[in-house]
Amino acid sequence: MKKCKGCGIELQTKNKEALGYVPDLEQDYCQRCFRLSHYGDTQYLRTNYVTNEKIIDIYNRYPNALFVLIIDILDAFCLKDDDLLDMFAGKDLLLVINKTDLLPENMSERKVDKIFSKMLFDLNRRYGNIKAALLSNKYEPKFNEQFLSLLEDLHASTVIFAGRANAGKSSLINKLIHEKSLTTSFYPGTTLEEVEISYRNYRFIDTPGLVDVSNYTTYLNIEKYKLSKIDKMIRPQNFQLSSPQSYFYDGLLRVDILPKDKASVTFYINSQNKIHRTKYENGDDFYQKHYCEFVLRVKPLGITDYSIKGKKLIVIKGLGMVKISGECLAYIHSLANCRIYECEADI
Ligand SMILES: Nc1nc2c(ncn2[C@@H]2O[C@H](COP(=O)(O)OP(=O)(O)O)[C@@H](O)[C@H]2O)c(=O)[nH]1
Ligand SMILES: [Mg+2]
Repeated sequence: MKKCKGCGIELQTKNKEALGYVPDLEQDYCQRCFRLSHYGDTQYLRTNYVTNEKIIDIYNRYPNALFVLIIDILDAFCLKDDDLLDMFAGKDLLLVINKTDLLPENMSERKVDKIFSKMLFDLNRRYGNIKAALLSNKYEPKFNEQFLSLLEDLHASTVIFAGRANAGKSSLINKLIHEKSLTTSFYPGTTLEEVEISYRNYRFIDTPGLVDVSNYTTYLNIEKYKLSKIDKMIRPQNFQLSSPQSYFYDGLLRVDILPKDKASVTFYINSQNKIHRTKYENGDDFYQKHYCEFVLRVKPLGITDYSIKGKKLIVIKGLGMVKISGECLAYIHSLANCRIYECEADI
């Protein structure tokens, strides 16, 4: 039985439409991986192929492995309230917070280190001794050396790269082995089965990504996903206000702010999108005109209200973050399925 080197699916020559198709078994990559890597072809993408149960079965097959848990930095801000770490209880764990290059320019490395050191301190109280590293796509010449020496210190031999869909698991392995062996893509659901790679004395195991039911990206069609997925450095959009205002983000999010005196709001979203602002009293009309179609097709928006004095950072997983400062009431209208998180971090 031969498996695709890019996504792990069993190769087959019989059905062109089915996963794993290759014209002949000499090929190492299935048609889907080939088209995804070379043409960015999305027609084969199906995010519902691998269930979380199946992925947890894979994890459980390696009780003595080191688990490298890779987390997109934009999800990491709410890690304390996420159930992700519970899935790895009792396992040997190395946390890698990935994609730090997405954070705005004005967030210094020191500030980021401080935020996550504090978070790790709190997590360690709950989960025991978690080791962690911060990582970005920017080329760090010493990264491979440092990572491999960390694996050595941890006496690892089998290393499972685990975590949510699209966190950058396959990319990290490619980086470590200096080869574009595994298929990676902008879209979730690329890796379909476990893929084993021998490197030096290690057995690296890539895995499909866990589906996050509280993440916006789980519910968006490809068009909306393309527009809203944050894949480049965020350029914050900031607004000052002294009267009630409504802010709209492309049918995906509405934020109403009713300040007592003055307030400010900053959106950390995909910078291709511009926030639209209206007077609060016109907000409902705008909503009816521009949102109904989207909302009816996807899922209703639910409202969470906050009474703010000082500063609050709200994480809308998969979509971005909103920082609100001042004394005000705030109503966040977001997809009803997606939990939103309050975060203590001062960004
Ligand atoms: N900006 C940024 N993008 C990254 C980084 N690592 C991976 N990516 C991108 O994230 C997307 C998902 O990567 P992939 O390795 O397929 O994720 P996987 O589903 O966890 O295996 C791809 O578009 C990668 O190029 C990083 O450090 N920074
Ligand atoms: Mg992958």
